[in-house]
Amino acid sequence: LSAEKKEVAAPVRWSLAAGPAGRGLAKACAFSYRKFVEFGLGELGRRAHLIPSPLQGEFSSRKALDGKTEMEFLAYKAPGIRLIRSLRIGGGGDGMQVLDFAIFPEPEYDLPIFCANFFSASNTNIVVLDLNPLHNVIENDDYKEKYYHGLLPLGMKYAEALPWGGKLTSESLSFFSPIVIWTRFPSSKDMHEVLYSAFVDYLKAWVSLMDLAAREVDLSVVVAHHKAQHRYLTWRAEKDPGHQVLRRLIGEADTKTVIRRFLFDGVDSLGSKTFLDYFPEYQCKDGSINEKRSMVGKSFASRPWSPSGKFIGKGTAD
Ligand code: BLA
Repeated sequence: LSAEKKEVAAPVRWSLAAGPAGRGLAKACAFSYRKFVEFGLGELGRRAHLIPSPLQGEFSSRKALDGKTEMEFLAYKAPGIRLIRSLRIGGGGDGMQVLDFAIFPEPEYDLPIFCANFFSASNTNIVVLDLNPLHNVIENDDYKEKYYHGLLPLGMKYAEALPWGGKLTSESLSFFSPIVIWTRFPSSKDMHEVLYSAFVDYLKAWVSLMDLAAREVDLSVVVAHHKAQHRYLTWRAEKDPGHQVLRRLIGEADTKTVIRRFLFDGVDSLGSKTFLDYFPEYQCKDGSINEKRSMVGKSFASRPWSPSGKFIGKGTAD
């Protein structure tokens, strides 16, 4: 990818595209995820030429049903990057702020998926920040070594300030890396600063991997990446914990469209397997998908990765 890098900073077009909704969101509340998005797109724009994705125009006019809560949809493509997309929600007067920022590489590049999912209500914050592995790192040591060995110090840097958030959907663990930040904390200016700093570091780490990535020429490897990304999208499009919040904000039908066409774009085009093909344990007797988020139950009360990146999770659900 480095050959495709721009010598000079690429124009940061997103700030123009953000429009009045973006400005309103910043004014309406003291804390906002705006600067996270600004940094993310600014940093990516300095390293690669960002091209607005048609998804942005399609979704940018979507409004919440309460007429107050603002939703900012931004989407870009870049050489080697299939989709950079950000959904930011806030300004509804109830203190809720959400950021869902992800980067999906082209399947020709063996790169993790950048994943920042932050949900903040008036006094609580639920955070997942990770470079989600394309392949399961609990089972696949080589893959873990290749990407995460060098990143372990970064994971350790935040292990104390942003400690493990407690039991979670067991199945999610297979989509997380040894440096995942999964945490919850009461709102405070200091904690939001720590989170910002972690976001900056993780995004820079992803960009450094992108700079080193070479285009894969072996078709069977590209196909494997394709499948892995489709499986990931299929999981999240069906079981993402944000669905409930979105349903309340924009109703059932729009939620489905936002999830399948914006947040997890590719779920209907990168592959034809269904959720039940990948996760048959969720099949109900009548053939429908079990609505439970987890079949195994919640587990992993403490961080299931040792500082040296060894999986030490017990995985006993209750
Ligand atoms: C909670 N969000 C969670 C939890 C996780 C994640 C692990 C804890 C609950 C659980 O055990 O499942 C995030 N889970 C992920 C991610 C992956 C995964 C990123 O499997 C990736 C593979 N969260 C959002 C957005 C909203 C949101 C956009 O990212 C709202 C629009 C809300 N997340 C949200 C809420 C909770 C939550 C409200 C707590 C409520 C709950 O547990 O259902």
